[in-house]
Amino acid sequence: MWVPFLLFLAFLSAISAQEDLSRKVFFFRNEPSEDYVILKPQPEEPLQNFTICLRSYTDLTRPYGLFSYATPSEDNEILIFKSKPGEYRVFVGGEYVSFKVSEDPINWEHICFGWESATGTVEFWMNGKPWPRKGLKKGYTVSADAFILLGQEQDHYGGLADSYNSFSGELTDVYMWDFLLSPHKMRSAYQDLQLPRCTLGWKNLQYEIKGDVTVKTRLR
Ligand SMILES: *[C@@H]1O[C@H](CO)[C@@H](O)[C@H](O)[C@H]1NC(C)=O
Ligand SMILES: [Ca+2]
Repeated sequence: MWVPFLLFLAFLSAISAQEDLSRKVFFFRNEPSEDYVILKPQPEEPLQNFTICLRSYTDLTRPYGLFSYATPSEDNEILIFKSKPGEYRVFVGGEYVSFKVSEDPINWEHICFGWESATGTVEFWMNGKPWPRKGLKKGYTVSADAFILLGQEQDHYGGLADSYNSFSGELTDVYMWDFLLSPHKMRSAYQDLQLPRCTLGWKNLQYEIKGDVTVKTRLR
């Protein structure tokens, strides 16, 4: 009687959880993969500003989606996409700008993608350093009705795109704020220091794993 019940509880906590993932990673084992992690919290209101930060580790050279925020009317409402070695594409409301980065294949890459509607400004930070800012979607509002996932790109709300755009490797330190972080806090995110309160954060992450993704301790 008790054993099946406890097994059931263990199963539930394995696939749907809210926990402090400090010093942990999501390990995406398959390549290519149809696996992903759903992030539960949605913004309370439509967004005029946001910042998303995450850290990834992979030797993939094909394109892959890292963070996909789709709404019923726009699958690429927010998207962080590594289009090829040396290039990130970041999307707002279906349009994107690219950032060229130097390619050091066997290293963790920490990125922060910030956007401010009033001036249509995109900030892109990599490993604690700001890239030249670019313009995107001035005056646009990001819908709060979102399906958010890690490790894939969506081609419609809740629907996966090509598995050859999937992520394989390790992913950690995922955060989203409904404002543009100050330069000081962009650097704090890179250094994994004290960060402002957020709706979606690695130290209190509400998530659900779909498929073969495991939580593992980060190797140092
Ligand atoms: C978004 O940022 C702008 C400029 O910093 C600010 O004036 C505005 O109040 C912010 N909007 C929201 C909804 O927080
Ligand atoms: Ca898409």
